[in-house]
Amino acid sequence: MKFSIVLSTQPSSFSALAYKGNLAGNIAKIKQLGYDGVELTVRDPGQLDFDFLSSILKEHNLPVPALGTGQAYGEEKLSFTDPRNEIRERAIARIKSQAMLAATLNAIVIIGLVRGKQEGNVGTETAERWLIDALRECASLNEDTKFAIEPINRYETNLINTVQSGLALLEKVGMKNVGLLLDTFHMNIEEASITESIRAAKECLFHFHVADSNRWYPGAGHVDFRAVLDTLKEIGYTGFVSAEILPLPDSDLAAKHAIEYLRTL
Ligand code: LER
Ligand code: MN
Repeated sequence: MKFSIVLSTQPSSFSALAYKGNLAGNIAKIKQLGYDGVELTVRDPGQLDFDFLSSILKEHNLPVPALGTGQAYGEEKLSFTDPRNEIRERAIARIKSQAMLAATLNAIVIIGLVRGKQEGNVGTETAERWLIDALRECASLNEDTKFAIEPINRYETNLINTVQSGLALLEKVGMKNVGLLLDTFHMNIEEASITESIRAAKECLFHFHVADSNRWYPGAGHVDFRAVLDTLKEIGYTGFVSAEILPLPDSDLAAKHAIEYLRTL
């Protein structure tokens, strides 16, 4: 199994990030801890020093399995389902620029909170139509760039909380380069059975996040990670398993405990 951990390239208010900033220092640490890759969260590719980033990635020979994009929502409230047309268009433009960066890094584009929420007078059907149209528009750019929709728990959004609703959405989107990202933290809240839900997503599972039930490193809560990893192996998953965890008790210990524990399974 290939393991990665999330590093935020730009300041972020999102808490489940073991590492934020200091790209040179943190990428060196991630490599030294034995991770096989580094997942990056990027608020705006236009504000990223790509040459610097790519030289550090090359120096440590670390691939980037996926790009997190939710900070466009977290910091700027851009979303595919905002009632305002102008905001939806800015969200689509931002994700298109993430897709271009992803193509250069050979990474998957994560569609997490940038999908937004169903809010105000917007009905479910309209929100879903906007979401499907936005996904299609972004995914049409380049069929080799993959997009992964992440079912996210009900306390963060009311659109696509479960694997089943994610699968139903994929059917409506109908594009081979649009699949799912599953996250054990959200699944522990929303799914009747984490392992059955992983099996249900077998054909379209592009990426996988791990955090324990309390969003600490795997091993610090009550998720059965042996069963999770066994099920990923059983369905023939060949992607990365990426730690999206709170920096507790501190960044380095969280990252160290996560990889050490996952490697024992
Ligand atoms: C992002 O991958 C995630 O899991 C969400 O909780 C972001 O809020
Ligand atoms: Mn996640």
